[in-house]
Amino acid sequence: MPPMSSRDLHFEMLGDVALIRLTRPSKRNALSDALVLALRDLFENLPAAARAAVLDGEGEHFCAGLDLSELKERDAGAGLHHSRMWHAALECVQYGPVPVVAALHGAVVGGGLELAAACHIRVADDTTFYALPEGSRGIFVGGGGAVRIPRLIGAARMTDMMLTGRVYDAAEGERAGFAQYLVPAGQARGKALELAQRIAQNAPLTNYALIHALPRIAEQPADQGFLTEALMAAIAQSAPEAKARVRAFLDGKADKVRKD
Ligand code: 1HE
Repeated sequence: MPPMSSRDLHFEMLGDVALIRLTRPSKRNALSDALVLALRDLFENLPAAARAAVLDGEGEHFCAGLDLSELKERDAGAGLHHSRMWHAALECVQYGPVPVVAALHGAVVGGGLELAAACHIRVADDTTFYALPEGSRGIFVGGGGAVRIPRLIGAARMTDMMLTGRVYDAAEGERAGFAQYLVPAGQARGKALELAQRIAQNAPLTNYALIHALPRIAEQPADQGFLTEALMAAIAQSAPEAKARVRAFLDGKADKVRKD
């Protein structure tokens, strides 16, 4: 079934790039359970024509995190399943069919930061700020942040953010490792789209290797990682598309690497 736009989530295709937008600006794109499940369903059902995706948020902020109005008294079992529901949904983002570029602005906080961390590239504009208010709300991250965020910025920085409520602005966030690109206010979506269009031109197996193999290789002991890398490299280079691309370079018909 093709993905549908819902009230809080807009979907459209722009060529071979899927554009996905959180559209709940009156609640600062807070992630209700329904919205988390809609994200899961959307990433599970992206059209085969999609080769890359851009995720952003409508209004002044990317995402205010968990919808706190739904945070009711849960017993331990229900809390466990709620967190696992987030994990399953964000796994569909991280380990879905295509690379996802997040376009960030305004608040990228709590579960919103966990969502951004599940994407493959983050582009932030000057208005972006990052925080983990869970610490001051008496809760803990539950959307995969404890795994993904230390891999972006290190456990020491995440510990500081949660213990002290520290907020990183856009420039500090880029230096710390939250975002790979920093652009002027209002330009994150355009830059993310430009990157996604570039990514969409890659050989699909290369993109697959980068989404599905690289993060697993990075977690493997070196000895196993080298073997997985060799297997992935052998599969990628055996694709007819890879051979055609290498041939085009050798024939002088493909771009050189330029430092521009
Ligand atoms: C919300 C939420 C929300 C706004 N859940 N309703 N996340 C947080 O602790 C962040 C909480 N939010 C904020 O700190 C601020 O709202 C913002 C910095 C994001 C934006 O500020 P501002 O001044 O633009 O908006 P606002 O006036 O605070 O909020 C506008 C409305 O959105 C208001 O509702 P209204 O009915 O009074 O208009 C807010 O209540 C509502 N709103 N954020 C519900 N988060 C998997 S575990 C993840 C755990 C977490 O993510 S915990 C961190 C939660």
